[in-house]
Amino acid sequence: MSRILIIGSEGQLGSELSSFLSKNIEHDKIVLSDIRNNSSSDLTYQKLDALNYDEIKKTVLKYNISEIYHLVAILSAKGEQNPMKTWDLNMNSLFNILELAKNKFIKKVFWPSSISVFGETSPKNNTNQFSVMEPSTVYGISKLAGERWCEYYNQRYNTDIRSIRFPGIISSNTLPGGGTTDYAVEIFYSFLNNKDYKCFLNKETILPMIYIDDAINSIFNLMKENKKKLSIKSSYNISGFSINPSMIFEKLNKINESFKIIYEPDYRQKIADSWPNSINDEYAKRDWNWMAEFDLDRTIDIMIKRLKTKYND
Ligand code: AKB
Repeated sequence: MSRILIIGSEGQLGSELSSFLSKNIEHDKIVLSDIRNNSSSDLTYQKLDALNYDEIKKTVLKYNISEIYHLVAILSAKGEQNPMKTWDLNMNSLFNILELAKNKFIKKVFWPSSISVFGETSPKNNTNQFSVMEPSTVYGISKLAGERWCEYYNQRYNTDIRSIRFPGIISSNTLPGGGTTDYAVEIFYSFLNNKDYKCFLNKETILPMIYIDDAINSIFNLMKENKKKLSIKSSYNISGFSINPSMIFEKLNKINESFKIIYEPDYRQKIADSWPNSINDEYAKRDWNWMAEFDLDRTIDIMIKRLKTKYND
């Protein structure tokens, strides 16, 4: 029996992906791994250092892994505090997986890229798959370089590495750590705890976002598509909805008038200003029928519902 391995299973994307997969495939076909000692899930868990090729290879052989979801990365804001560590982790952990695929230990890989591959010189609106890409953060540079390497391995070694450029992901399972789009998750925690929210971006900053269920569906649908249909060998643009902080605030304020937001932009403002407002996802739509289901209103409803359940559990 072949299995799938999630590397980075305890993070924002990993925890939601593992819970989704556990509802859709047999539990003994899933192996989780992260740098932490334990998992919050009951699925098979293996502590793993994504920078250690031999350790990953041993895990792949032990569990007969055929598919890896490699979700480990230091995000945009945190990455600026330690550029060399960010480059090392983001790139060398990816190379470990690419090499395992090249050497035929695994058949298929999913690796997330990000809208951070775009920069100030990219078009702001409806940013195209093949726009100018001059990222200004070390995270964005590592994602762009990673995309080029994914395409290189796919073309040169006929590997099957698949990838999506994610917008900011709004989710309720775990808090994201160290991203520029994190405000769109943090604000819900303040709202439900009856605390004012101190926002690190200004009220007009428009950024592309996606609700986690759409993000997980995008991964699932891309991974099950016939390889021949995938014309993009690097990473697919996808789009959810575009919002600024005041748009979320106004909707939350309508639910509870005493909720307040204080704008105190910091170094993350410059990063956000360098990213697109909205994304053109025609290739994902055409190649694997991508379509987002959640807009801001649905996202707000479900975030409040899920966080309330989480707090009451
Ligand atoms: C970040 O803000 O760094 C991430 C991303 C857009 O990739 N959420």
